[in-house]
Amino acid sequence: MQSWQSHPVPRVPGIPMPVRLFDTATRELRPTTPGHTATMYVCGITPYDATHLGHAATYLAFDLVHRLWLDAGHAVHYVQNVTDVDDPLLERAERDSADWMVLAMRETALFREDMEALRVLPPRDYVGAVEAIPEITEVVAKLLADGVAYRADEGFPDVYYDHSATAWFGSVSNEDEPTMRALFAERGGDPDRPGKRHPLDPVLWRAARPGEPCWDGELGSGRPGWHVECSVIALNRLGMGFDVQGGGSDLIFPHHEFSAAHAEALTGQHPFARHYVHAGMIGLDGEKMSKSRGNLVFVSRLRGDRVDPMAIRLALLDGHYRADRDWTPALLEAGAARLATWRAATALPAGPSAEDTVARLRTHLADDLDTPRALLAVDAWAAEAMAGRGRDPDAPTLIRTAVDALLGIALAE
Ligand code: 5CA
Ligand code: ZN
Repeated sequence: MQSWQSHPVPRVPGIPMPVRLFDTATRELRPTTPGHTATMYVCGITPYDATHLGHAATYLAFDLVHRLWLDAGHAVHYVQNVTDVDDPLLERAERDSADWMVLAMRETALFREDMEALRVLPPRDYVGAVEAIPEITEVVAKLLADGVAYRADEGFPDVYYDHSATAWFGSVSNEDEPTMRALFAERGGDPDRPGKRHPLDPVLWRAARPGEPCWDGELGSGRPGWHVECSVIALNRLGMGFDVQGGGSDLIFPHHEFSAAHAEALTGQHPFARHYVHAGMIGLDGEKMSKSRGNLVFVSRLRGDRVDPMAIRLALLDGHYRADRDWTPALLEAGAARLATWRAATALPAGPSAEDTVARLRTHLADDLDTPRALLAVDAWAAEAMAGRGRDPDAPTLIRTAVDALLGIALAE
């Protein structure tokens, strides 16, 4: 699929820092250890509605990882999917008497625009589930041949994955079985489907149902399951043991557990990813922002109201990426005020020396993306500059460059 346009990322003088991130699987804050090319897979949208601020916050967090790796001199191979065929998309299309494919194309196009406006660096590979069907078919056929997948023996001949196929199952989420069962039922699983060997087994290939889109091939007419989609798209582009698998915390179980399990069963290797990194949930009035709840604030709506995307970016970065937090109008006002101050301060002919501020910015971001402290470091410099302290004529440009490259905020208007 077509990705979106990149904004150039300037080089920042000074010494970059290796980034440490909290890994859900080992529950440790550990440095990422990429080779020359850092590799990251972040779960993309299911395009049945516009990008809301929860999605935006999640993609911003991983954009910072991307930027910190670039700063450290790595090339970055970033892959993202689009779940452009799945139950929620088909249900929404049905509800609205819309064509599911047109709906997916429209919402994906809007997502690209939103990402570009927010200055999120694009993935190198942006891959739809539909275009990956030949790859997915091949993998599911191999899992069947290896005996770790089976056909349901009641009802439609859907293909299921045997969750107990590897000893590593459970190592991403660390959840116990009752919790897994509850989350599986809540998040798209079908524990009570007759004909499965175990309630936790997830679907790999859903046989064609009347009125549903389907593709023919060696598995018989049908469409792919959700977890295997991400498993295959990541594996075929990044290989096993890539640096970061990312997404919101609502994906830890079952999605990331099974994406990893499928790839590990297929290859006999562990781990699928070296870090599993999860962003907290953005809510509105104490409830998770979600398409199914309908309590959404859309990025495109704010843009339509002429809100500066840089103010949205600053508002979302004001909270720590791992914290569940609420979106409020006050947050946006604070983001806009901060943006105005930073712009005014960096438009001055001189300011206090900025090397220390840039070093602090790097240190805080490298410390599990501590954006609240990173923003405070820039605030402190801006306050001094606005008070007329400091005579360094290079400082405003240095701050502007660092804020652009590391935080993705454009200060030049
Ligand atoms: N297509 C799948 C992933 S393969 C999916 O979860 N799509 S989504 O459109 O529902 O979500 C896209 C991304 O936004 C996921 O990483 C999800 O974890 C994240 N996300 C969804 N809701 C929120 C929220 N309220 N706050 C933060 N992140 C969220
Ligand atoms: Zn995914």
